[in-house]
Amino acid sequence: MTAKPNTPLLDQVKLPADLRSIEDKDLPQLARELRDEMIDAVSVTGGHLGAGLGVVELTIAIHKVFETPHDRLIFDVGHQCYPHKILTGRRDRIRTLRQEDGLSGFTKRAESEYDPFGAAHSSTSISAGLGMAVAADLSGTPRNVIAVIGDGALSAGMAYEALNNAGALDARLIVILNDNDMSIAPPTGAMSAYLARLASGRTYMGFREFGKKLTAYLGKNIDRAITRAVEHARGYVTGGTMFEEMGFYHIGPIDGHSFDHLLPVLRNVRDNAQGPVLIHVVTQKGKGYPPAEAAADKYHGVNKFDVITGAQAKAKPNAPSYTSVFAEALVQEARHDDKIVGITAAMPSGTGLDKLQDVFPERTFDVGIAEQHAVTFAAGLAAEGYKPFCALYSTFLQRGYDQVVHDVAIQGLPVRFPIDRAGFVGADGPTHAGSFDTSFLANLPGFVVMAAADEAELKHMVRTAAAYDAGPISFRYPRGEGVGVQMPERGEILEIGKGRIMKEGTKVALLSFGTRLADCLLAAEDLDAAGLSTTVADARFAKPLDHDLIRRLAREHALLITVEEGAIGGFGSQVAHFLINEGLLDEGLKLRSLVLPDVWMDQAKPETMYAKAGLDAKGIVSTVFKAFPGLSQEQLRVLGV
Ligand SMILES: Cc1ncc(C[n+]2csc(CCOP(=O)(O)OP(=O)(O)O)c2C)c(N)n1
Repeated sequence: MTAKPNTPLLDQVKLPADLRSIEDKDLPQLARELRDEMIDAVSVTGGHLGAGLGVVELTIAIHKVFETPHDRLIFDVGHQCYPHKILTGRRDRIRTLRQEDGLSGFTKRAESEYDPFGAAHSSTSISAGLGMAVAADLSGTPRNVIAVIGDGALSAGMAYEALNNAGALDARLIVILNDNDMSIAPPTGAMSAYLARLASGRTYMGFREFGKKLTAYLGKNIDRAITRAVEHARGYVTGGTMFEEMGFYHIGPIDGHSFDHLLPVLRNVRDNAQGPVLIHVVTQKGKGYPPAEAAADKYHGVNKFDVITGAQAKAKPNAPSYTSVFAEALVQEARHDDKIVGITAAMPSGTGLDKLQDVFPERTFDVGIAEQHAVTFAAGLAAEGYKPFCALYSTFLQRGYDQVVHDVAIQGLPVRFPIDRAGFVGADGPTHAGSFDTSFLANLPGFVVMAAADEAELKHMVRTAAAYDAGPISFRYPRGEGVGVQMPERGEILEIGKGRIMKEGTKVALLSFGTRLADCLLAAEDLDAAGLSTTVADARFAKPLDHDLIRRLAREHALLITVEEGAIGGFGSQVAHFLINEGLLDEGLKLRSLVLPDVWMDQAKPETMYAKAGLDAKGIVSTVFKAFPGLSQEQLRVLGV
């Protein structure tokens, strides 16, 4: 296919097979169109912009050279896959990205055969790719497997476990290191410095020597194009790098925005590589969109924005975000106690630890995408008498679970776990939902597990955690803004294991753990109006449970409902277990437990997701109504059911 003037090439590319018939010389035009399409789409949906802009040429080059989907292309994290989605049959839905019933913001197996492996958490691509490469060998299927991994993702231990294994297995795996010298924030750590050293050319060989080595390895004459690529590239590294020591053939760095560099290298590797190959590609995050290129975060994640100016839509907040309340409270406590330190795993702004960093840079540690290390690093600090706040999103804490159990909990070390993004998170969907932390922490002996019902409670919990030195302690809070309650000057130290009654009633008891409290109070108004006098309590603690409070609620009400933004096995299960063993269910108490549904819920607005899950005020009322089948017509009318 030849580019016709004024005819968009992108319109002719429904699938990668169409792209393969476009001449190499026309690919820069396709790249321009793809970039424009992506910018326009994300300006409508919001989402991850900078990473995708940086891999436009790389994505085109891979689909041009390799036979996807037969050849497997795996994007690490998957947040950079929007250009890939546009080129693989999903252009017509690209403006539904991250919306309810729309395309996922990450790669997803169920969505397309061009997504052979789903992602969203980082640093999994080399392992998955190695599994696929070995499967191809075992089944005798000739196939290329390509894993594209960012320099940020290369800070996680899992990536090294995979490199180590791949080198030993000598599998035919192609790893493309997409080095844009950015994580969400600038990357930290020795590895990023090492990559920068490689890219700066200090250890490069001359291109002639590189040519000789590549020819010897690939066994073919290097054509003129690659020689040109070599000349234009900032250099090639062919010996003694860490990757080579691990058994990879290491090519690069090459310019990831130049088809002259990308195509010949990819073709040579495709045609001749035997064992594992690592191609170091240098790209620029946000490439081709000036507002992104100029932004400190390279527009990693954006709201809807104006394409001309790059200005992002900002919702007018009614209340401060939970993240900012946490961050400010932590800074306040850190001023009072110089043993307090903060740890983030590559999410300084997402967790709010950038605020602690501003005030106490020497007491703030960004360890890179390395949640497992973050937890044990915190344990080490705690063992020496420091008060570490290891601030992670609920979903990423999952990765550090053995460290939580083995390094923190068994040793009873007082690591504080602020757990952000608890419950549904909206557009990022099931991979990012904070569903399981209460379940997997409250079953650990000696752990204190709290959930904030509102932003003032969060402030109390930061203070409580700072003051509590007897063992590990966690507190969870959701994404987004608080409910606008009056804020205390400083948090209070809560009594461990004590909840609070918000409103007294006689027939129904709603026992909330977390920010569903507001919906419980709303539901109680309706229930009261229908003559079902309702008590509302805020448990504050899933561990230790407030046994006195639960006993009282059980004895003085006909129906007890626990409500939480977590999966089955969490707070409600702890309460049920207690009630069963105390014999409190033997006397006719009705017990119901409202949790996140036992399915992977796709992205939508959090309030829509909670409504679907029956966890909003209406869902709570309807649970009560179902528990009392004999309600009068008048009561049903008042309840609106
Ligand atoms: C285990 C895990 N921790 C944290 C994150 C949040 N996160 C998403 S993208 C990203 C940065 C990735 O950097 P890099 O791999 O260099 O890709 P780039 O965005 O620069 O293309 C981070 C920290 C994640 N997805 N997974």
